[in-house]
Amino acid sequence: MVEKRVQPLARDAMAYVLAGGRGSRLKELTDRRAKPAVYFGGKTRIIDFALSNALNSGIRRIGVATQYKAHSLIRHMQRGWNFFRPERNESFDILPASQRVSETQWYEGTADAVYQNIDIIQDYGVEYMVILAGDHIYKMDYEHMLQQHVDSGADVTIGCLEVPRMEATGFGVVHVDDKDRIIDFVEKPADPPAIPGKPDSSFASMGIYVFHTKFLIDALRRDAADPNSSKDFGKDIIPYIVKNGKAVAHRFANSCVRSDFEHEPYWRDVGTIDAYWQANIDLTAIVPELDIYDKSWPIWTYAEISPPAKFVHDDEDRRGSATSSVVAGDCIISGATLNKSLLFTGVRANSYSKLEGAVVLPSVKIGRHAQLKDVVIDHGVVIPEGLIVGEDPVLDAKRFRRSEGGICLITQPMIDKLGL
Ligand code: ADQ
Ligand code: ADP
Repeated sequence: MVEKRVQPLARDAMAYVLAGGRGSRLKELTDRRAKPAVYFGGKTRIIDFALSNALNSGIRRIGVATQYKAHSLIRHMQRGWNFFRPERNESFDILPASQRVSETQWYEGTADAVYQNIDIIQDYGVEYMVILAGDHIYKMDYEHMLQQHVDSGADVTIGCLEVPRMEATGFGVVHVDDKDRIIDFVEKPADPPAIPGKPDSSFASMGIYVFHTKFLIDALRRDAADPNSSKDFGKDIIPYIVKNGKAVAHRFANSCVRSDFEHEPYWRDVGTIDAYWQANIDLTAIVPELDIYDKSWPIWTYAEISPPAKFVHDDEDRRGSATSSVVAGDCIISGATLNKSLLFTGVRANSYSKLEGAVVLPSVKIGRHAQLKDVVIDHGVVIPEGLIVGEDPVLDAKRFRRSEGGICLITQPMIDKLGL
C-alpha cells in the first residue's frame, strides 16, 4: 500500500499581505503610491519580495489588502501576479478596503484589514494563515515558520530578529523564555528592553504572524467587539495573545534564504529615504549583502519587455561608461559617466552628465552636463541640463527633499519649481 504523501504545510496556508500603509517617512516617494509599490533593486517593487517569498515557499493562495494610494500597486499586481489558476487550487486576490462590512468603513488598523475579509478567508478553507507586511526586503522560507507553529502548539508564531536596541523604538519588542515562548511584548517602546546579556540589541517582531485560521478568526471577532481596541495586530491582537494564550517567536535566522555569498540574515525596512538609498546602492557592491541573482529564490515581478542597456562612447570627452553600477534594460547611457549608481528601466543619461551614488527610477531623463551625487530620482523626472546636486547642502535642502544622511530626493514638482 502506498502511504499518503505528506504535503508541505504551505500548501494548506494562505498568505495575507498587508499592503495598505503609506510609509510616510519615504516622503514624496509615497505621495502618489503606497510604500509596497515603491521601486526597489532595478526591476522590482518592494511588495515583490513578500509575494515571491510566499510563492517560493510553496504557498498558492495569496490575498493582498490595499488601502492608501493603491492604484500603481494594483496595476503592478494585475500585470505581474496574474498567473494563479483556480483549477490548480491557486488564487490571488486583491482586497481593497471596499466597505464590505459597513458602508462607511475603511480598514481602521491592520487587524481590521483582515477582519473585514473573514468571509473570503473562510471560503479558502485553509488550515493556516500567514500574515505578512508588504513593505520589507528579505528572503524567507515560511514553511519553516509554519512547521515550528505546528510543532510548538502555539496560538500565534511571530517572526522575530535581532536589531540594534536604539532602532527598536519602531518595532514590537519581544522577551522570550529559553524555549522561545514570548513572555512579554511591547509595541514601539520609547526605551526598548535589551536582550539579556546583549545590552545593545533588542529582539523585534518583523510584523509577520502565523495562526491556525480558526484561532485567528475568533481572535479578530473578539477584538472587533471591543470598543477600546484600535484594531491593530501590534497594538491589540498580539499583546492580548501574549497575555492570555501562547505566543512563540520564530527566529528569522532559521528560515532566511541565503545564497553562498550572503553571510548575515538580510532584512531591511527601507522605511526612510536614507535606508532606501543605502539598500539600493548596496546592490552595487562587489559582494552585496542581498543576492538578487539567486536562481533558486527568484524575485518575481512585472517587468516590461525592454531592449538591452546601451553605452554610447563617441570620443574621449563623451565616454558613456558605468563602474560599480547596476543598470536595467532600455537604459541609454550616452556620453554620461556613472559610478556606484543603480538605474531602473528606461533611463536616458545624456552627454557629459555625471552620476555618483544615484538611485534613478524608471524613465528618468538626465540632461547634458548634469552632475548628481547621492540622489534618489523619482519615476519619469526630467533633469534639466547642467543641474548640480550634491555640492551645496544648503541650496540642495532649499530645492529638494534633503534627508538627515544628506541624500536628495528629487521629484518632478520640485524640478518644475526651479523654473529652469
Ligand atoms: P509597523 O511597521 O508600524 O509595525 P503598520 O503601520 O501597522 O506597521 O503596518 C504593517 C503593515 O500593514 C505594512 O505593510 C502596511 O503597509 C500595512 N498596513 C498598515 N495599515 C493598513 C491598513 N489600514 N490596511 C491594510 N494594510 C495596512 C508592525 C508591528 C510591529 C513590528 C513591525 C515590523 O505592529 O510590532 O515590529 O510591524 O515592521
Ligand atoms: P508608478 O508607481 O507605477 O511609478 P506613477 O509614478 O506613474 O506610478 O504614478 C503613481 C500614481 O500616481 C498612479 O496612481 C498614477 O495614476 C498617479 N499619477 C501619476 N501622475 C500623476 C499626476 N500628474 N497627478 C496625479 N496623479 C498622478
